[in-house]
Amino acid sequence: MKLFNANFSPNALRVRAVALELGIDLEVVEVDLRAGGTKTDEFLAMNPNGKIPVLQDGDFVLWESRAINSYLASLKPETGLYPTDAKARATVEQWSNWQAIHLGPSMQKVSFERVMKEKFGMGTPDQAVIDGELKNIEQFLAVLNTGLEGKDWIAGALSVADFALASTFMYRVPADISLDAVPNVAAWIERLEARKSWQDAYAPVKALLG
Ligand SMILES: N[C@@H](CCC(=O)N[C@@H](CS)C(=O)NCC(=O)O)C(=O)O
Repeated sequence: MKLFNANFSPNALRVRAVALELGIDLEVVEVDLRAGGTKTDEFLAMNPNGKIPVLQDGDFVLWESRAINSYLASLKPETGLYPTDAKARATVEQWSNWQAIHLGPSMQKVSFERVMKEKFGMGTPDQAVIDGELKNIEQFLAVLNTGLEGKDWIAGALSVADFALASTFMYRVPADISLDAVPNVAAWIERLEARKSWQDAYAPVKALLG
């Protein structure tokens, strides 16, 4: 299986980490986004959105990182990363969707303003955007902190939802997003980041951040 990837992307990070957690060997194809690598006819034929990550499994092509992770984990049901029980699976979907729609975009906007703009020479940070999104993040983190009360993992057992959520935190240190007020979140992210799968998936990001 091939994964079309970019190392700075949280969406790609969650797929690399889940594949490693599952013991699925992916051939990682690095796509140069800044050179238009996602806008070629060949790439757009795979993903008309012109975005990574994309998974290619023979003739089967899949985009959207959380769908890719559900597919990969479904190939290894014995791991329980994408549970088959209806309620457990719905809880995993609940947190994965919440990450995609609520927490993720706010964290990404602050990371873009505070980290990516400087890294890639894309102008000065917009303080109004940062201030607005930090308010949203404060509310979202409180929700996640409550969700993690008394639990090691967000859906009870380790699942693709933990990886969906965790990738959102990949720039929290350079983006100066504090977890001091949300101890359950701080302990959970440390737990996840201690996993070998995460450390291996994160290694290219570390190299990028210097
Ligand atoms: N919802 C998508 C988002 C994918 C996405 O936004 N990918 C970004 C990198 S983080 C991208 O490829 N951007 C290239 C572009 O927009 O030209 C997913 O989860 O896979």
